[in-house]
Amino acid sequence: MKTIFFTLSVLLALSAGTQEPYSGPLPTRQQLAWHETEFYLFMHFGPNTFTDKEWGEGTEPEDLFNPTFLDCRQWCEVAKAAGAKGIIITAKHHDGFCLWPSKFSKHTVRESKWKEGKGDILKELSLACKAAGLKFGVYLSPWDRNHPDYGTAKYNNVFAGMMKEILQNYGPVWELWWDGANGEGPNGKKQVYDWKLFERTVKQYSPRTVVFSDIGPDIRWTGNEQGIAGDPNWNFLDTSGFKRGEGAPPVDTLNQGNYNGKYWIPAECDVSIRPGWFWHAAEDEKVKTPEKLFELYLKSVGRGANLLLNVPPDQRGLVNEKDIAALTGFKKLRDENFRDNRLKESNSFYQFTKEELTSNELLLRRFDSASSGYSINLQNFIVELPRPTTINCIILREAIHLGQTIRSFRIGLYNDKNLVHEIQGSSVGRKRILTFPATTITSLKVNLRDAKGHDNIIGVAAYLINQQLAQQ
Ligand code: FUL
Repeated sequence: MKTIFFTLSVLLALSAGTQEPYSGPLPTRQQLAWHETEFYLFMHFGPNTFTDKEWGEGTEPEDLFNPTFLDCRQWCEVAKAAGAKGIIITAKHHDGFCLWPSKFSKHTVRESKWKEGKGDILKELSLACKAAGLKFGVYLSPWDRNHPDYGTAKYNNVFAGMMKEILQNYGPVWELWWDGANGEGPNGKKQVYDWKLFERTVKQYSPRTVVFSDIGPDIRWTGNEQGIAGDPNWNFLDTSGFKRGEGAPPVDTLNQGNYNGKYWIPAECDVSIRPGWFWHAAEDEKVKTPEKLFELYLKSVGRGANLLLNVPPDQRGLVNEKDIAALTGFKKLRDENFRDNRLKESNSFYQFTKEELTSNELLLRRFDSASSGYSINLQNFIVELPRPTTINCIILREAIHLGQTIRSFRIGLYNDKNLVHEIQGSSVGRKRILTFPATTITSLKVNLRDAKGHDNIIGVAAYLINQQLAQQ
């Protein structure tokens, strides 16, 4: 998205010392980089693609898996064209079938007819991603309905061994996805997972990989599979006493995070472009529209989370034309609607103090650029426009490398000196997209309330987007 954000200069002295210092959690370097990936694709692919199922039993003959035109470069082209920054592939879903020839299983691509058993999807996709400049991520289901050791202590070493294989042979793996679903294995037993071993394995073989699960450690599930983050959405979570799967925190906690949570564990919104996660012929006519995808973008990325959109390859091993059309339309909507930042004409940014905010009058105190530092530390400010301008969307960005300090904000929209619309909200986070009825303004005033430390807005933009999209 070619949004023009303004880096704002402010007087450090005006805000320094007026706020309680921030002592909350901070993101790691890897988490920060993860936040910037914003939108990427999920690909569910495996025996279910050929059996019309969502959850395979694990008893499906390997020969079923035989894509006729598989081409991971096409997947990458589609992802790139959609503006997605990476691909996460289901290396092993609950049916246990491995898309790479794992030495820990006898239920893999090696046992299939595809490429006479010489094929390796993780190899093809990791290389294609590298060539396309996309991040490569791996979904690996701990639940395994095929593996003979499932339900015994031995399986924990099998799962750790699989991770080691993947991290060592196909890396760098950017994100690793641990699904919380945990049912019974082939012998009717449930597994007691050795999560400590799994976490140690990732740390040992790929310390920079960010790990997703219900409760992190790096990224949390947003609590639903509709692609919708909470409002507010805090990047914090308390995990003590909780487990992955059935023992996870309540879904509304996952959705909103914990206001005073101890750890930085931001939300990722996973959702499928179709009703199911795997490709089914009957769902070719049920692909989400570009408008629906735009709405999900507003409700995920626009609430400071990341969007993981599932686009499942079909039986050919290609992304289907229907999905491509929807993705192309979605990209076009983002490009067209976020092209023209209406604030770019302004060269009048004003900053004001807390005391000056007691009156509801529009303050027009010119910012003293001569004595300002070039800083990202901004508390309250006014943007003045050279002429009346109609907008229905404002984007704010918070400097999350310094934490999530903004707890509530208010934006006043003014035409001449009259307050014509007011927006209130609480969390901002990496990106906050606010939509409202089209309003003609000559200035806007952002007032951060109840913020710890320095308030750290690093970007502001305003747009006039398609009216229907703004109303979603
Ligand atoms: C769930 C799984 O059971 C679904 O099949 C899918 O993989 C989804 C992303 O996660 O827990």
